[in-house]
Amino acid sequence: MKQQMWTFGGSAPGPTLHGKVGDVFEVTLFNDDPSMGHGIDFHAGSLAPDGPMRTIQPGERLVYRFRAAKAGAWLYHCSTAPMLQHMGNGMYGAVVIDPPGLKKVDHEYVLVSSELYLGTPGSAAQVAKMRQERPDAWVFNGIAAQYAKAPLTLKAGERARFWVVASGPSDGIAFHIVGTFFDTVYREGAYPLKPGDSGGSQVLDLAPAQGGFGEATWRSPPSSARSASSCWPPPCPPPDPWP
Ligand SMILES: [Cu+2]
Repeated sequence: MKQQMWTFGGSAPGPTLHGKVGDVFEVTLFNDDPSMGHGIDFHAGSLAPDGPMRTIQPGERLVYRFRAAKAGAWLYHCSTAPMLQHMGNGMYGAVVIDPPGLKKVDHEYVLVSSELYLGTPGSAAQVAKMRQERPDAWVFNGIAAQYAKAPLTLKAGERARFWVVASGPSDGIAFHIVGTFFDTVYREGAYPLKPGDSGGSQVLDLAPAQGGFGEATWRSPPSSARSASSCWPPPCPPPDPWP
């Protein structure tokens, strides 16, 4: 199926920007939409809403420069009114600023969650669904069920970091994984859970516009990948001590 979107750079979400604290990002915004104004609001920056974050008209260009003063999983989005429509039609994305000392992992993913509203962008029928919070789908990285069709894969024992940004526009997310737990959670600029803590975490909960990451390893492969000597079906040997 085809759906017309309003985008940053041709994709919804727009490109993910990834850096570290202190990095300077320079973004050129060119509005090639002949029909309306657009703008860009980087939550990772601290610039005036009526300055660099202002709406620019069709054909206009704006160079936007910000220094990443703080680590986090940040949202960026079009800030032109009505924002619900601009974000709900695809004008959102993620800026990932690594906290200092972040360790390398085997796999790192950025999952931007959002609602998807089908129909002609800005039409009465589509806008009604946005206002009533009746999306046609809730999606990661813009496409419904894409990771059911093409799963993110890793091997037992490998460590994965899932950056998640809840771009809404209306709904947050309870990001839950199955078959293991997060041993590290970073959420809205701080670590509620660190390796070495006695607890574990089952859900990374994010309100709309919040972001963070969870880290996990899966100790046991799915049953479809198990060898005959693995512990299913029973009788199983005693479980290995964790970790
Ligand atoms: Cu816009």
